[in-house]
Amino acid sequence: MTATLTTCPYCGTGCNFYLLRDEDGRLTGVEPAGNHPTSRGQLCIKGWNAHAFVEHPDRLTIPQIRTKGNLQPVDWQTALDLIHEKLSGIAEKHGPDSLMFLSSAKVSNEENYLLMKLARAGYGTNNIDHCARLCHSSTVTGLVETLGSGAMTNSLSCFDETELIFVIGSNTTEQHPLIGSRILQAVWRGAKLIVADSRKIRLARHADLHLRHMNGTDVALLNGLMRQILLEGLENRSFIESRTENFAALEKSLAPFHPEYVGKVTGLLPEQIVSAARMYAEAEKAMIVYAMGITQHSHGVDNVRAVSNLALLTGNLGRPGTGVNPLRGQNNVQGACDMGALPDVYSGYQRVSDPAARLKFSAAWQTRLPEKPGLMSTHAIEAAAAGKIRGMLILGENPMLSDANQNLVRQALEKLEFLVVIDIFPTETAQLADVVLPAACYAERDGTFTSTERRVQRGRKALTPPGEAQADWQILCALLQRCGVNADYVEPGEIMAEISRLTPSYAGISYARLEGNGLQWPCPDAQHPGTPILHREQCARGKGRFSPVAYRPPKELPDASYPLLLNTGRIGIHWHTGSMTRRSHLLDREERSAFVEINPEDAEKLQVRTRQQVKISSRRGAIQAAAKLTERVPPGQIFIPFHFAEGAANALTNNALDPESGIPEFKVCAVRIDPC
Ligand SMILES: Nc1nc2c(c(=O)[nH]1)N[C@H]1C(S)=C(S)[C@@H](COP(=O)(O)OP(=O)(O)OC[C@H]3O[C@@H](n4cnc5c(=O)[nH]c(N)nc54)[C@H](O)[C@@H]3O)O[C@H]1N2
Ligand SMILES: Nc1nc2c(c(=O)[nH]1)N[C@H]1C(S)=C(S)[C@@H](COP(=O)(O)OP(=O)(O)OC[C@H]3O[C@@H](n4cnc5c(=O)[nH]c(N)nc54)[C@H](O)[C@@H]3O)O[C@H]1N2
Ligand code: SF4
Ligand SMILES: [Mo]
Repeated sequence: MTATLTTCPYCGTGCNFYLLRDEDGRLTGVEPAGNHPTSRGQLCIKGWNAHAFVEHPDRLTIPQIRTKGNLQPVDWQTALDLIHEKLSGIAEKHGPDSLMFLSSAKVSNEENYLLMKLARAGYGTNNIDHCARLCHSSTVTGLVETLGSGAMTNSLSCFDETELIFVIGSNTTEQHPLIGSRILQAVWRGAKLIVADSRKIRLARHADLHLRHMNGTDVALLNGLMRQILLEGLENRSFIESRTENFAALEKSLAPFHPEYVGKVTGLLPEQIVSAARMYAEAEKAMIVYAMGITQHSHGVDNVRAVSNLALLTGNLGRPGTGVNPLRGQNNVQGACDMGALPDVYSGYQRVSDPAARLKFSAAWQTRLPEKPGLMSTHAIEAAAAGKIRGMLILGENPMLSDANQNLVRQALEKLEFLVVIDIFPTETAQLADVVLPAACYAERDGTFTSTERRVQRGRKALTPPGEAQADWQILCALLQRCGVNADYVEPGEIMAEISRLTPSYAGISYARLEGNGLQWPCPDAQHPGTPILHREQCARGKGRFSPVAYRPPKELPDASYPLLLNTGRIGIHWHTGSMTRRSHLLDREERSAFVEINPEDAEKLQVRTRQQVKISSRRGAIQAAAKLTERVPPGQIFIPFHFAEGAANALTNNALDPESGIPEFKVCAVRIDPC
């Protein structure tokens, strides 16, 4: 038996485990790392099954090119030459900005860095983005504005000493299970818990207060809490005076949000708003935890601003047990952002529009770099549908199932002159590609991943990739070389050395220093121990900025033709587009096919029984799924997880975007249900 320590490939919690192999070199299972600060000897069900998809027979093993309508196997040289010929041909003919690159929160920091280098230095465009656009782009925009950094302010260990946890729009026990269990341990220790979520999620059962407000009304709720806090004099005056700016504007903006009005907008009782305000503000140390319930709205950035305002108002920042804690979703979505797989920044959030940053990267990469920020992924889909994006390279994403409004996405991808997909499985997106390249998965290559608490950790190679599959970093190096950009790295540690030279927050990070339990950025030099808590003496931007927001309803609400509100998201057992968990037999066995949660009251009106197939339609499409009758959803709302291709939630969702962050409104649209 051999055991290789590595980082879990699923969520941003960042647990570590050992991959176990028998004498024949076959993967047999995983074992949690006992002395790791997050795993502490435990894993969730996905972690325990993280070995299961690795040797699945569906793994892509050979490059393929579309000839006469079908994907046919070819050798690497032919596939890579064709990719370079087509992408550079499109760039020459229509300009570099007719290309789009989608990076991945499933691949390492080094690979994200190389893809942004390929887009910028190789093909001359800033058109690069990744799934953070669909996820925490609202956080990055909102928190950079108010605090100066878009990352989780505190660490997971802070749950052990906080007095109150306010969970708003995060189904933590299912989506970040080891953080969820840490929250429950805090509750058993005596910490108070407020949950704000229209669904009766598991945490709600343990909450001192469960606010079941209407989806999309968080600005009203949060403004209502702040108005009440000020009314009762529960704000932190000295913090406001010494560490913040723009308070007067905030105070003025809160005037309309008295509890009766907020009650009307949110569906809550005025007393609930009053008690939540008191509970949160009276705690000496309170943590706000949020995720997609806050960010995935056409007013996602406003939601984030309101969350940040609440923490600033009560001085819950810069100390242990406090903070604004966006839980990052994918295992390396924090890292993909840090590495600049975004249209407007290089690694370390250095702006492409800043001449000094551009000069620095130009000198390091020995090439001219474009200065105009690139397209967001959601805008790129619209641009492809309009024929303005003509070539696309997608590394480790499956937008056919994960982007809003599937019909639009299909139309956009089909219209492309040339589409490359690099993945480990033949996904719904790969099926539309002109070239498909087989990648090594997490267990088959070295690299680093950055967890939600900004902890940079090692992933380690435990076995060789299947067939001819290659590590993403090797594939990207081969493409960089074809572009004439220097990429002669022998191993990923050398890529990290380049990253740390060019990225101040990663400057003190090297593979040698990551042995042990990794390092939390900012880590500015080789002696620095890492930073568990941000904004201690002052905020990253100097003063914390209050950013007043007005309430705006979601773009599409239920009406006579589409009378139900559709909420979408995930379940504990499955991962996103299902490419990995539906190929893990124990996970697949638990939940095999598409379903829709319907409140029994609505089911009765619709005359729908449990497990019956129903048709769900919106203005954008229709799907079928099995009815699951449950009081988890309130009357008037249904919930569909987006894991199942055969009942794809995103055939229904609304691609209305937040004007600032470009995130789609995944959490609210109008639908109807008809029996099949
Ligand atoms: N098992 C599993 N775990 C995962 C993932 C997975 O696919 N499967 N994905 C990972 C990723 S990338 C991410 S981003 C995270 C997401 O983690 P979460 O954000 O926790 O997951 P979601 O199910 O998208 O939504 C969370 C909750 O938001 C609530 N909600 C919806 N609308 C609103 C609203 O307007 N206001 C409020 N306050 N709440 C609302 C929903 O009812 C839902 O319970 O999970 C990560 N972990
Ligand atoms: N309706 C609705 N839609 C949503 C959301 C929602 O709440 N509701 N949430 C959104 C959010 S928060 C997110 S993060 C996105 C996620 O959207 P995606 O990132 O598109 O979803 P995944 O299924 O995680 O896709 C990852 C892909 O990478 C592949 N892969 C895994 N490991 C590797 C590797 O090592 N190398 C390569 N090259 N490929 C690899 C997998 O097979 C898979 O195809 O979905 C968004 N879509
Ligand atoms: S909580 Fe997240 S990181 Fe930990 S084992 Fe589960 S999926 Fe993996
Ligand atoms: Mo996400």
